[in-house]
Parts: sequence; structure tokens; C-alpha cells
Amino acid sequence: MTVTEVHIDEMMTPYPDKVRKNRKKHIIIKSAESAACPQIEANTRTIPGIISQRGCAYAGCKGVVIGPIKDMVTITHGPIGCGYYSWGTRRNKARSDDRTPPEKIYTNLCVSTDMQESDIVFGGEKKLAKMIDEVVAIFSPRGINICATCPIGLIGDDMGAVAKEAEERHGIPVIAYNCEGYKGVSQSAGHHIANNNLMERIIGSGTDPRTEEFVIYLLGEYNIGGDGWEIERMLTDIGYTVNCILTGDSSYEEIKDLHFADLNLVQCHRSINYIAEMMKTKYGTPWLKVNFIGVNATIQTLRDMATCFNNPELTRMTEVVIERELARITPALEKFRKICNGKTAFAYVGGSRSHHYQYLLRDLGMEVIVAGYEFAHRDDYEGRDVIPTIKTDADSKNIPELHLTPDEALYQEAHLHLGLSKEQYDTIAAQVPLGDYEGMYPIMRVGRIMVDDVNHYEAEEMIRQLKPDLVFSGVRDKYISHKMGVPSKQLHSYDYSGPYAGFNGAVIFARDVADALVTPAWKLITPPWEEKNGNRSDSDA
Ligand code: CFM
Repeated sequence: MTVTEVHIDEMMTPYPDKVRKNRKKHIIIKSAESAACPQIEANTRTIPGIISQRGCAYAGCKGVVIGPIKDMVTITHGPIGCGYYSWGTRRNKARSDDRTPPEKIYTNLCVSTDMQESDIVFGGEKKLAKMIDEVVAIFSPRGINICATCPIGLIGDDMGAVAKEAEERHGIPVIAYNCEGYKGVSQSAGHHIANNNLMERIIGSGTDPRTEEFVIYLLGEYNIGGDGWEIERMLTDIGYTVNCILTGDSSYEEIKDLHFADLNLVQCHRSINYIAEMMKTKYGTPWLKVNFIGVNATIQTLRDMATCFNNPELTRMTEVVIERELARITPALEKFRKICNGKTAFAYVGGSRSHHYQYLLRDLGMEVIVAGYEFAHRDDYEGRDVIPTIKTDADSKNIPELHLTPDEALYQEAHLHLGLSKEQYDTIAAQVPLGDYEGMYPIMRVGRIMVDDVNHYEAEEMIRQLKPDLVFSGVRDKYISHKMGVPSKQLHSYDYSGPYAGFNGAVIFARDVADALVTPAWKLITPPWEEKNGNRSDSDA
């Protein structure tokens, strides 16, 4: 079925006028292959009362960006609910290495100040200070993060002062993140707050320069289901030194040295583009937009990286590894491709995967007909070129912009980081996405939909109208499609499967998708609204 404005209008019919006007701005239908992306409304407030899939600023800071740092203990300052519900919900895996032995891995812990009514009335600073002392006494971590929840901002606890005193007492970094849930319209605000603090407090504090060649940092990769490890495997085989993945399986010790990178790679643009840009300003470090989701996308990224370093041996090894991996995975992939070919899908995830996974689905012959983000900004849909035109509003002004200047001792121009001449760098920058991201729009096909901050009602309506074969989404909307007889796969947690990145990941993903498509279970379901007299049908007996 082709998508037309009519379907969107039909979907909007039950909305009150004001809501209809608002929501229309969040939905774009691609009109022509070469069309420039029309402006989409994004990163603005969800209409109160609408069931959105978004999270809060605390979730973006604690849960997404700093939670995976394995050798720091992260304290949730607030009532126990926020800590409890953010405990272990993201599958960012971590393992011990030379720098971080098992006894220094804290990612699975949930530490909360458990604020009670009297603490809210009289203030929680003493309780927080005591908690920090306890954490040091029990775990002696390399550093401590403190994340604020909504009530902390409302009662005005001075977390920064408590952290500073604790630092003096214990001699380790204690970093306060004012990431109260209400600080932004979604978890995206929390990413920015986390990026600012990492930049100000950790990055650049390492004093031991790297001596290896081709030192790269992979930013915006969180090792969900082991993705980061699969990427690291390929890159190491080619000859890169993957000093750190930010922040999946990362450590305080590694993040300190980020300024020694020759090249930063950016996988998830939304959550980490701030650090990539700030690194460029302060140290001159170039960043390359990469995508390790999808076989062809991975190959393209590996070649782009080789282009950046312009080193014959690295270029040769890139092709050796590509050829070796393709020979290994192609037979398995072909088997699953036969099942997947020609099928359609929805992709609705946080702020980057709905774009990246379209490449992997294309490898399998599938097409995404509706794609959207929970909390992306206009640049994630339309490309970075629109950034200067994005208006700041009261919500975005809530988050401070750090105004950095080049570091006097360490700044060097981007081309020198890569060992290139200025002319070489400029030629290469025209060929690969160095410091640039084109957003999701170019990959969408004509007549297909991009939707921002989709709500429960719209998701249901679009599934009903467009009947996709598979819905890629999160745990909150998973069961909407299940009840409608459409299989769904979680692209946040991978339904406990993975890795899905790189060459090995592509095969695992293809297997999971093929499994979902061929299972007969979905045809046997009678949704509750089709049951007679409220009784379950015999298929449920
Ligand atoms: Fe980046 Fe992410 Fe995502 Fe994200 Fe997330 Fe995630 Fe995500 Mo869930 S950092 S924007 S805030 S790729 S937790 S690892 S899957 S919504 S699309």
C-alpha cells in the first residue's frame, strides 16, 4: 500500500484542531527521490495527555551516557523509584581488562540515596555526603557520578558543593550531574548534560600520550548485546588501536585519554555529537560519522576510515578483512535473506537506530515504510546543515552550552591528527562524512513516512493501515503490534539477543528477523477487541 496524505489526514481526524496542527508538523512523507528534506518539528514538548514513548533527562544522562562507565559508581540522588526503575534496564555489557579488573566493575549496581519525605522537607545534602562516604568505604571506585532526579532540583540541594567537599575528603573525582528529569523535553537533554560533564571533568585529564598508531575512539556506541566488541574485533584485525568505546564497556581511565585520539568515530550522532564537536574545538580532533549496522554500511564505514588515514597497509588490511568476513558470513546471510526479501517494516527507536538499521534491512531485501525517532533533533532527520537554523526555545536553553577554546598545549589542526597535509585532508573531507551527518531523510524511499515522537494511537493506526510484516521498536509499543498479530523486535535491547553490529551481528539479526517472520504464532492470536463476550477464543485455551 502506498502512503498518501489521505492516510495521515484520516489518522488525524479524531484529534482536536490544536493537536492535529501540532502533530502534522512531526510527520513527513517523502515526495520525490531528489527532494530536499522539508522541515520536521522535533525536540519539542509532547502534548500533555498523549502517551509518548519518550523518557526523561535523568534517563538520558544516567541510563544512557554515564551508566555504562564501568569503574565509576553512579549514585541516583532521589527517591528510590527512579533508581529502581533505571536499574539494569539497558544491556550495556562490560568486561574486565588490564585496566579494569572484575572488582572494579560497578555497572550492575543500583545506588540510591533513597530520599524520604523528611529529606525532601529538610534537604538531602547530608544524606548524599554520607552516601558518598559509604560508597568509597565499600567499593573504593576510581570515581563517583551523582545524578539528580526531579525532586532534587525542586528542593534545591547543592549537589555540586557536596561533590566538591567529597572530592577533597576522598581524593577521587566526584561529579554532579544536574540532570533532573524535567530539564528537557526528553532523554536527549540528559545526553547533553552528560556530554558537558564528561568534557569538563574527565576528558583531557590523562597525561600519558598513546604511542600506538591509528588510535581511534568510538563515540556513541554502548555495547548493547556486545555490539561494541564485534566492532572492536574487526577494527583491531585491520590494525586500528581502539582505545575506548564511549561509553559502552568504557572506564574512567580510558575516557581521560580521549584527547590522544587520532580520529573520533561517531556511531550514535544524537547522544554524543556534543563531545565530538567539543573535541574538535578544543583539541582539533576530527570526527567521522560511521555506521556499523548492516553489511554494506560496515564495509562503507571501514573504507571511509581507511580513506581518512590514507595509509597503504591499513587500506590493504581493510580489504583483506572485508573479503575474509564476507566469505564467512554470506552463505548464512543468503539463507535468511530468502525469507526476509520483499517484506516491509516499521522502525521506531530513540534517536539513531531507525536510520542505521535501514541499511541492515536493505541487505536482507526489506524496506522500512515508517521510520521515526522518540527524541531526535531536526539534524538527525534533515542533516547537520540545518543546525544553524534550529531555533532555541525555553527548553533547549535549560542546558548550558560550554564555550570552549583551543587548548594551548594540545590543540593541533585536524589534518595533523591524521598525519595528512591540509590539501590531502580537504580532498578526503569531500569524499567521506568527516564532521558531517546527513540525517535519516536521504535513505527513505518516495511515499514513505518519517514521524517524530509517535504516540500509542498513531502507532496503532499506522500498523492497521499499512500492515507491515514486522515492527522494530521498544518494550512499550511492542505489545501493541503483537496484539494486532504483527511480530515485533525490540531494537533497544534486541530482546536479549545480539550483537547486531558488524558482520557477525548481521547474521544474528537476520536469523532473529527470519524467525519472527516465519513463526505461525501471530496468525493464531485473537486480539482482545475481537473476542466475543469477553471470552478468550479457543486458540488461547
Ligand atoms: Fe543513541 Fe543508543 Fe539510540 Fe540513544 Fe536510547 Fe539505546 Fe536507542 Mo534505547 S544512545 S539514541 S538514548 S543509539 S537506550 S543504545 S536503543 S533509545 S536509538
